[in-house]
Amino acid sequence: MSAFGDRICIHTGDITRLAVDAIVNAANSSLLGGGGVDGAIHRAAGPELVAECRMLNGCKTGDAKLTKGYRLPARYVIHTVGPVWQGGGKGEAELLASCYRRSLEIALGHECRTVAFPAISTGIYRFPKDEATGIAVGTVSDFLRRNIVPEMVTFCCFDEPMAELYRRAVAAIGEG
Ligand code: AR6
Repeated sequence: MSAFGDRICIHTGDITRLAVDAIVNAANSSLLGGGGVDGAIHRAAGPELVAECRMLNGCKTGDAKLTKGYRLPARYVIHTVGPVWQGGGKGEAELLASCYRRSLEIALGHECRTVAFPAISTGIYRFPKDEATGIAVGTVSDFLRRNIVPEMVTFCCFDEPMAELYRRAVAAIGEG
């Protein structure tokens, strides 16, 4: 296991239940809510969340913006906008990596010691899960290697097959 391996954890369950400093939301560019994990986060946080989001003027694909967590156990929500999968030739991989990097930069800027990510773009936005988990683990481990904050990053998976993909991606990094 590499030096930062003990700073990555894989969890199966609902991200809205995690008592971390920041959870990341797989949002859309309006930041005004939607389905999937975005809908779950807005439901759990309460209406104050969309009220704060309305003041942010949306968010570009690959970028991220921070709000408070309101009724969530997490102190903050970092909203990022993943790419819609269009076959792989439209910069999707780089945009997805940028989502993880920008979210971690914002977490660092707000001294978030613990951060949890969902598998951005792998649901409604149809990014292939195998490639997406490789990008997620590669980008996060690269950031952890260069920064001491966050101390711990959780990949929160909705189901066990996704957790297995993350385990494999983490193992592959450890071997590299
Ligand atoms: N906790 C953890 N993971 C979850 C949860 C949850 N409560 N709910 C779903 N997932 P998706 P996207 C997983 O579709 O592909 C929204 O409408 C899910 O199994 O939520 O980035 C936004 O407003 C999948 O692996 O996000 C955008 O319009 C992962 O979260 C659009 O969907 C991401 O699936 C974004 O699509």
